[in-house]
Amino acid sequence: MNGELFFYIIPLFLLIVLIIVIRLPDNEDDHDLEEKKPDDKKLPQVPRDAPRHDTIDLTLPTESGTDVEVYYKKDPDSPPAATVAEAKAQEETVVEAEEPAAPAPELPPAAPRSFTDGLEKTRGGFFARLKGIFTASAVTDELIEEMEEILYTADLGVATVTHLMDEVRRNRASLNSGDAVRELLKARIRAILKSVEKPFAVGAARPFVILMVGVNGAGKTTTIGKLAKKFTMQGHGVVMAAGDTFRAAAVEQLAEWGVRAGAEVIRDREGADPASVAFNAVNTAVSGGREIVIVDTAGRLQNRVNLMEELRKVHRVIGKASDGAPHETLLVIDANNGQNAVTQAREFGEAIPITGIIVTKLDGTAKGGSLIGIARELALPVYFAGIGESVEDLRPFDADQFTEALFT
Ligand SMILES: Nc1nc2c(ncn2[C@@H]2O[C@H](COP(=O)(O)OP(=O)(O)OP(=O)(O)O)[C@@H](O)[C@H]2O)c(=O)[nH]1
Ligand SMILES: [Mg+2]
Repeated sequence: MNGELFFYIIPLFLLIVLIIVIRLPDNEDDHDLEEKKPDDKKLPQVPRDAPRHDTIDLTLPTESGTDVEVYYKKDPDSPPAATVAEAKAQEETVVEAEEPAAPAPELPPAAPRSFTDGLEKTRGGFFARLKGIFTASAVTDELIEEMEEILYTADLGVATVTHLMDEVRRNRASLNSGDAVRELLKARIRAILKSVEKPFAVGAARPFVILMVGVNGAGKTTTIGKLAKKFTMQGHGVVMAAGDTFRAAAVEQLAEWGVRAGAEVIRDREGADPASVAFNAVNTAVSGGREIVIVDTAGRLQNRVNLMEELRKVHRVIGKASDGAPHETLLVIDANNGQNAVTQAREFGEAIPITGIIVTKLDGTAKGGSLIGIARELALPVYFAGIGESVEDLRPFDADQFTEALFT
């Protein structure tokens, strides 16, 4: 055995060592070459801290979702392809490196705001006039009539004012001071608002799909951006569908929010079918395991009939992409619209089932009282109230805080 070791194994071992020593410089050269390859191609370098997001362009999708040609720059951390369309998409992945994402414009600084700050203009409007009533020492019939007049100018809507004045007249005997009138009015307004206060909850469905609708300029796109940011901060994966294909700028606006919120944005060319964009966004969320999809829509088309038809189709097609979706269809209302908001809500409600409301721009209007009319007449949950432009200014609607802010 020792003889074998001496004559065969040790010389063999020495021979192997010799071969390795001779080949070593070649290997190093190869290694150098490998390292040089990326430099030779002069690929643009993406900064390590650049915001991470996918930009997905979808071309000529159909309503059924077949024949979808997808070209995208894939996030390296994205999960593997789960569907044929995804696999095809990955084959067609654009190979050139992505330019560093342009930083999204800064948001206004998040000043600590409250409903009291946000409702300053409304308080300065009709509530300032009501203060004269509230400080009266005696309650006369003239005083009650004066109050009724003020309320009618306050964008609450005729039905809501009639309801409130009925309450005042019913309790007339016990109203012996302006302060008592104030307390009664405050209690009734609080009750109306309480009836529509409901915390927004992301349900168990995956993906949980939210469709946003509303007239142009109501604040849909910015509200979607703010919600997306809130959701990603809670750890949810979010996909946004740029369904307002009517204007190229609307798609860009949503894409900027995608960067800010760290959410994926599914987009298509201007004039493309919004239902297809929504369909593809839901599919992307399904295959990528994202929890939430938020679909933006146009607020204006050639006419209102077209808009409603389009929304019906988007709603229907989302349901085809995922059973039971959309799980929330939120109507975004600009508080400046006052009582028109009620008409808008009815029009949208006739086209698709609205499940909740978000009231925006309460900070910029003296018509904040319209929310009371909206609450009473529509009887739909009011999930959020916008009192400014920053993400924090989109507040879960709180009836107590809102009432206190009005009567401060
Ligand atoms: N002050 C204030 N501005 C707001 C609020 N919500 C939205 N905005 C502003 O309202 C403007 C219109 O908002 P968008 O989100 O573009 O409205 P949109 O409904 O998507 O409009 P279209 O795309 O034209 O249908 C933007 O300048 C927003 O910054 C809010 O709560 N307060
Ligand atoms: Mg928009």
